[in-house]
Amino acid sequence: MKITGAKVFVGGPGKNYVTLKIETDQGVYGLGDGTLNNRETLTAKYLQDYLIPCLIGMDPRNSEDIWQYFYRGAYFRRGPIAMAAFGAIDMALWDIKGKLANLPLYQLFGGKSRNGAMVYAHATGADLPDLMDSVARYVDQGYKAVRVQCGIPGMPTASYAVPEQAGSNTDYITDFSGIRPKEEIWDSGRYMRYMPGALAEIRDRFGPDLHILHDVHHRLLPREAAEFAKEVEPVKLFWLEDPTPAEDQDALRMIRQHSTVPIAIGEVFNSIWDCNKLIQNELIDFIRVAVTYAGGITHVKRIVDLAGLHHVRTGFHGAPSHSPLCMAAQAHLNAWAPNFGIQEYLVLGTPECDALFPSAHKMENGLFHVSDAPGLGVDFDETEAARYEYKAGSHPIVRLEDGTLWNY
Ligand code: GCO
Ligand code: MG
Repeated sequence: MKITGAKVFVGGPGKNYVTLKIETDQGVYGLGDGTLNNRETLTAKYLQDYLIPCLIGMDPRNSEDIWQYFYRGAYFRRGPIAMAAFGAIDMALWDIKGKLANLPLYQLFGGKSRNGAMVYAHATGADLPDLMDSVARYVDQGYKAVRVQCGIPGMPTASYAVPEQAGSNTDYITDFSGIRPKEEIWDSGRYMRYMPGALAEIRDRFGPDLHILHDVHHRLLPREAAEFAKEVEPVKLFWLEDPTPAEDQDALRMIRQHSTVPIAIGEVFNSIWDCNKLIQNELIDFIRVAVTYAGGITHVKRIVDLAGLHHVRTGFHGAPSHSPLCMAAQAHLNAWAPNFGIQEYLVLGTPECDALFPSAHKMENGLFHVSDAPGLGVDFDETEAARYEYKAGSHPIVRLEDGTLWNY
C-alpha cells in the first residue's frame, strides 16, 4: 500500500484551520489537523515543502516509522511548527489505519473505558454578575464543569478571555485579527486581591457539585502563584490552569509545597520532553497537551501513558483553534485513556463548521460521545473548503501598567 498524494487546505469559518488530506493507492484517505493558532501558514508550508514530498510512496500503515522518520530526520527536534506538521500527518495515518480496519480509533487503542467524556465549557464575564449569568447558562444546558474567567475591577483593559462589556453572551473572547498584536494591560496585584473572593462567590452560588476551573494564563510568578493557590484552596477547584509560564518546570515545586489545589499545565507544550519532569515529579495533576501541537496521536499517547504512571490525568486543550479533526483524535483518546480527566470543549458545531467537517460525534449533557464511524470519524468537504481563505491573526501581547512586557 502506498501514499499517492497529499494536499493541505488553510481556512475555515472564523478560523484558519490547516487540514491535511493524505491519499493512497487503495482509495482510502486520511485527514489530519495541523492548525497552529495564529501561525497557520507555517505548518502548511512545512508540510508542503518538506514533508509531503517524502510521504509520497511510503506505506501509510507504518505510522510509527513515519513519525520517527520525520522527528529524527528534522535534526532540529521539537518546536511547535514541526510538531504540529507531524501531528497532522500522524492523525491522518491513524485515520487511514482505522478505515482499513473498519474500526473507530478508540478500538485500536484498547476500547472504551467510559460511556462519555466529561467536558468543560468557558464561562466569561466583564464583571462577577455577568460571569454568574454565563455560568448559569452552561449549568442549565447540563454542563458538569465550567471554566470561569472574570473582569478584574480597576484593571485598565479587559484581562485574559473576558469581554469589555457585560451582557455579550459569548463563551470565548479574544480578538486575534490582524498581524499587529492587540495589547492588554495586566496587574497581578489587583488580580490576586480580587479573584479568590470571586471564585468563592461562584462556589457559594452554584454549590459543591459543579466542577469549577480557572485559567491564570501564565500570568503569575511562582511565589505569587503559590500564594494564590493557597488562598483558593477552600473553593475546591477542579483545577487551576497555567499559574506560571511552565517552561520552568522546577518552579512548580513552590506551588506544590504550599497548596493542594490541582494544577493543570501543558497547552503550549509540544513534546514529552516539555513535561516529563513535571509528570515524573508529580508536580501537576492534569496534562493539557493537544494532539495537534504535540506531534499527533503516536506521541500524545506516550505522554498519556507516562502521565498514568504518576496519577496525572488528561485535560486536553480544546480551544476553538483546533479543528474538529484534532477534537476527534482527542475524543478517541478520551474514550480509551484509563487516566482521562476532562476535555476542554468550545462549541464548534456552527452550521458552517459542521458542513466543512461532517461527523456523528456529539456532545450531550456535558459529556462527549465519540461516534463508531471508522478512523477519526470526521470527513472534510473540499467544495465547502473553497469558500474560505486565510486571514492573518496574532495573539495579543500583555504589558504591566508601566509598560513592561508580560505573558499573554
Ligand atoms: C485555553 C487557552 C486558550 C489559549 C489559546 C492560544 O485554556 O483554552 O488558554 O484560550 O489562549 O488557545 O492560542
Ligand atoms: Mg489555557
